[in-house]
This record gives sequence, C-alpha cells and structure tokens, in this order.
Amino acid sequence: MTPANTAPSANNLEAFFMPFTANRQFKKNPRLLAKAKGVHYWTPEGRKVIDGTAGLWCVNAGHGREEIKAAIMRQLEEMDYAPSFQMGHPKSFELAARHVAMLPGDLDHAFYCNSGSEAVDSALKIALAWQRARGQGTRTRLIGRERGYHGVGFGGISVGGMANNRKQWGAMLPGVDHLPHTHLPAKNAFSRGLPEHGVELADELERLVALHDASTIAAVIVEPCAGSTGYLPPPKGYLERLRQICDKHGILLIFDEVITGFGRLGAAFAADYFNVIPDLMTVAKGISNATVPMGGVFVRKHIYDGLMNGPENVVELFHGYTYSAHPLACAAASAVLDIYKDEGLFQRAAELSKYWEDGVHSLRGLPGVTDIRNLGLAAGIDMEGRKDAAGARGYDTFVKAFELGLMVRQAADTIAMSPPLIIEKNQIDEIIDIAGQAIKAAA
Ligand code: PXG
Repeated sequence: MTPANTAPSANNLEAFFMPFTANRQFKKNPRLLAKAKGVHYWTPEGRKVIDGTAGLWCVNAGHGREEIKAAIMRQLEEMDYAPSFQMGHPKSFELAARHVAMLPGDLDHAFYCNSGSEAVDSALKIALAWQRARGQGTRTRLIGRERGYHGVGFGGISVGGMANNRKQWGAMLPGVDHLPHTHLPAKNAFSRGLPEHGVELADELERLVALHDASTIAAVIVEPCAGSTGYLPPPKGYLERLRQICDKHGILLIFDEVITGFGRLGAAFAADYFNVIPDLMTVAKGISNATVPMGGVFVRKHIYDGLMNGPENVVELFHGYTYSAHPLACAAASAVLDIYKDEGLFQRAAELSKYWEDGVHSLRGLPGVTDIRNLGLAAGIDMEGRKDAAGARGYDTFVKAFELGLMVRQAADTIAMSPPLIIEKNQIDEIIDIAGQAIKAAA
C-alpha cells in the first residue's frame, strides 16, 4: 500500500464548508484520510489507522473491495446514467428483486434514493400518502423518539430527537411528537446486549394516542437500535410492544435501519434480529458499502398495494429523485450483496459479537467510564464529562484514539465503535487496546 504523499497545506482547507464539523477547530488541526483498504485507513503522511467505525457505520464489507470496483466500472462503461421517471433500466429492477428476496415478512417493494436522510423523508411521505389513500387523511401526525437520529431533511430532524440537530431550524414539521428515549443508565448500566429494563417506555405511545387520538397519527419511526446518539440497544420486549400498539391503533411502524441494516446486528436487518416486521424500513450506508451513495425504503405489500389505486395512467407517488436507482449505485449494491452472501458476513458478525462484547466490556473500570453498551458488532461507551465542558472529554478521547491509530465516533462524552464486519479477532483486540489507552489519556 503506497500512501499518497501530498499533504494539503492549511490554506487549501478553507474552501470546503465541512458538514457536522467544527470547521475552524478542524482546519487548525486537520485529520485527513487519503487511502483505505480492508479495515484500515492511511493518512496522507502514510500513518495507518484502524477503522473502528466502518467509515461512518457504512463500509460493512471493508474498504477497497475489488468486486464492487469492477461492477461499478463495468456499469460505467455500459451506461453511466438513465432516468427512473417514466423510464427504467434493468439493474434497478434486478436489485429490487434481490433486496425483496432477502427481506423478512411481506416487505416486498423497494423505493430507492441516495442517502439515509432521503430514505427517511421518503418513508414519512409514503406513510402519509398511504393513510390518505385509504381514506384516513386526518392521520398527519408523525411520532419520533427523543435521542433519535433520522438524518437531516426537514422530516428527519422533525421526528429526530437530538437538540443540536433541531435547534437552528425553527418549528420544522407541524404535528410531530416524540416518545421518550430508552437510555436508563441508572437501571441498565453495563448491560450486555439488550437491557432488562424499560419495556414500559413503549406504552408511552398509548399516552400519545390518548392525547392526540389515533385518528390523527400516521406513523411512528424509531431506530431499532439507536445509533448516532451513542448506540442504545432497545430494552427487551420494547420493539414487540411498539408493534402491538401500532397495530391496535392503525399506526404505521417505520424502522430506520440505516445503521442496523445489512448485517450490523449479525442478521440481515434488525427486523430479522428482533423478529418484528415494520410496515416500512429505511436503509442506506451498507446497502452499497458506501462506494456510491444510495438509500432505500422497503415497504410491505399492503403499503404498495394501498397506493396502487386510481386510474392506471396516474402517478401513484409524486416523489422521487433524479438519482433514484442510479445505475452505478445499483451495480455497487448488487456486487456488495454477493460479497455479503459469499463471505457470510452477517453470520460472521453474529459469531464475532460475543468476542466483541467481551472486548468492549473489558473497558469497564477505566477512569470515568459510566456505561458500556453493545449489540451485534457495535458498542457505545459513556464517559463522565468534565465540569462545565460537555463533550470535551469525548472529543479528546476521539482525537487521542486517532493519534494512536484508531478511528472512533464521538457524540458528546460518548464514543461509539462499529468496525467493518470483516474484522479479525486480533484487530478487535487492537481496537479495544487503543480505545482503552485513549479513554485513560483523556480522563
Ligand atoms: N437514519 C439513521 C438511523 C442514521 O444513522 C441517517 C438516517 C441519515 O443518513 P445520511 O446518509 O443522510 O447521512 C443516519 C446517518 C454518527 C453518524 O456519528 C451517523 C450517521 C451519519 C453521520 C454520523 O453516528 N447516520
């Protein structure tokens, strides 16, 4: 592996208005990645960094996969782009058939877009359109959850529950309400896998129904296992109960599987892992192994069928993107499905999850570590914040880890880790070792 040798000068960094980044702080002390292969990145200076986060929870099959590269190149040679509005191209139909074949229950249609944020806004729109199509157009309310992350569209931030992602944007969508989050460290700290306590938090949906009336509520959206907020596996029985309450009141249940989809929990989807089938499921990230941007909404039969009404010449859903089912994204997504299957990567994640669990929980007892959570091949570690400086310790831990050769994600004083599913046991050891050093150094 020959690392790139041209480090951009500080001046070159100015033009790029960086997303979700403290721009001025970053540009004074940048962290750049220039090459990637397998479970590693290399900085422009050639320093090797182990990827403890699969990029941003998305490079599930590892970096630089030749099979995906070849499929993208072939597609580019054959046809760069074709519209999906009143036209089609074979790869989109093939991909949808493949996705549908691997989905649980009667999730049997796939809508495509380019990111998780678009997937979420598309799902919310499909839910509203479906309620209206069945004559329940008064159902316009959307219910999210505190600490939820559903991307950055106006729909997604409205149902999302992280204050920093909401506070700059005024009233957002009207009529949205939120379930309480399920992070109960006083009862559940250091749970291995699903926490014991908190199933009753699903009953809060009954409270919202009593407050607003079911006839006003279209859908509930949750991440089966909340990701961005610091990895919060659901309490035992919680998702099952949410499903029951939604069924009772005619409310659609949307699982945002942008992080949990494509193997993170050691099953294809969280819906499989929990055996709870949502009405709609949003995906992105691992769908294309992050090589070409792609997102999707998978819907159940009754959702698709419910929208196929009216005269046949009328567009059923006035929604879509220029790049819905982009040929390059379809080629990449199809190639990564082959890898997932041929290498048994979801099964591999399931088999490694106990080793991972033991590894991350070995960090218990380090200075100021107040909670560790895990499920599948991911974990969240909470640290006691510094007085009057929320997030500073988390940031220092993240920077220290990077200096020591490990990439983690930071959310306030929590760090999250989610390695590629091809990770080896000795590489898990390395991740845990460096994470421990970084936590100690930033205490
Ligand atoms: N839903 C969920 C559950 C997500 O995790 C999105 C929607 C939005 O996806 P796009 O592709 O529009 O970014 C996400 C994205 C983090 C982190 O640090 C997580 C995400 C993105 C960036 C950082 O945990 N998740």
